[in-house]
Amino acid sequence: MNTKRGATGRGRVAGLPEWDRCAVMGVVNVTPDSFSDGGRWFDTTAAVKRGLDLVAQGADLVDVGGESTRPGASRVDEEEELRRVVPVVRGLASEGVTVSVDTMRAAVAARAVDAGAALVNDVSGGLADPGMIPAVAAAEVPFVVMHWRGFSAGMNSLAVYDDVIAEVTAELRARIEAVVTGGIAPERLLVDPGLGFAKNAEHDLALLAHMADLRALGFPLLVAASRKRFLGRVLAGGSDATPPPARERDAATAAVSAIAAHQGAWAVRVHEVRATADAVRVARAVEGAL
Ligand code: PMM
Repeated sequence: MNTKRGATGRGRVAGLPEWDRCAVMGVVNVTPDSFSDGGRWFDTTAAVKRGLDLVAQGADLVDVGGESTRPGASRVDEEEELRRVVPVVRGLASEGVTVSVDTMRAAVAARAVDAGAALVNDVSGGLADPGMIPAVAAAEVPFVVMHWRGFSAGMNSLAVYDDVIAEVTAELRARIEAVVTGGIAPERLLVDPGLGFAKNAEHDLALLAHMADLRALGFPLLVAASRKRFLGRVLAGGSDATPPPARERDAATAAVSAIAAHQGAWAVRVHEVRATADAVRVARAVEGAL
C-alpha cells in the first residue's frame, strides 16, 4: 500500500524527520506503575528532564505516556492522563524534541498534538476509542498501528494463535485498512507487532524471527521489545527459573535493537537509550558494508 521506501529502504513517515538508520525512540512513562520504570518520572519536571537526558544519550524521538499498559493494569481516567501527559509533551516539544504521545484516548492525543506532539502512538491501533482515528486524521499527524487484541487487564487470555505470524499480519492488515478508510494518510502510518500484548514469549520471538513478514505489509516498522517479559524468560534460561527484574534487561534489549535494526525496523522503542543508540549505529555500519 505504502510504496515510499525512503533513502534507507526502511520506509519514510510523512511529517517526521528521516534518519539514515533505524531511529531510537526513548520512553518516558509518566506513571506510578509502569512495569519497568513506574514511578521514576511521575512528576512533570523530572519527566521533562528524563526526556532531555534520553535525547542527550541518543534518542531521536521521545514517547510520552501517562497510562501503564503492563499486563493486568487497570485504566487511568482521562483527566488524570491529560494532567500527566500534556505538560511533559509541551515541555519537551518546546525544547525542539520530536515527541510521540502514547495514548489510547482521542482527547489525550488531540491535546498532546496541540501541545506539540508530532506522532500518536496508540497501542490499540485505534480500537480502544472510536474517536481516535478521526482525531488523528484531523490533526494530520503520523499514527502507530499496533497489533492489539484487548485491554491489559485481560490480554494474557487472548494470547492464543494457531499461526501467530499469519494472524498478527492479517489483523494488522485489517487495522491498516480501517485506519486508512477513516482518513489517516497511508504515508503517515507506522506498524508495530505489539510484542507482549496478547502474546507469550514464544509468540514474541516468532514475530522477531519473521520481521520480513511484517515488513511485507509495506509500512515502516516500530519494534518495542524493551525490558519485556519475553526477555526475562530468555535470560532466565528456563521456564521455572525466576526472570531478572525489568531493569536488568537492558543489555538484552540492546541485542534486540541490533537484530531489529538489521532486519530493517524503522525505529526501536526503548527505556535505556545509550546502548540501543550504539546498537543501531553498528547495524547501520554493517549495512553500509554490504
Ligand atoms: N509497549 C508498551 C507501551 N507502549 N507502544 C508501542 N508502539 N509498542 C509497544 O510495544 C508498546 C508501546 C509497554 O511497555 P512500557 O509500559 O514498559 O513502556
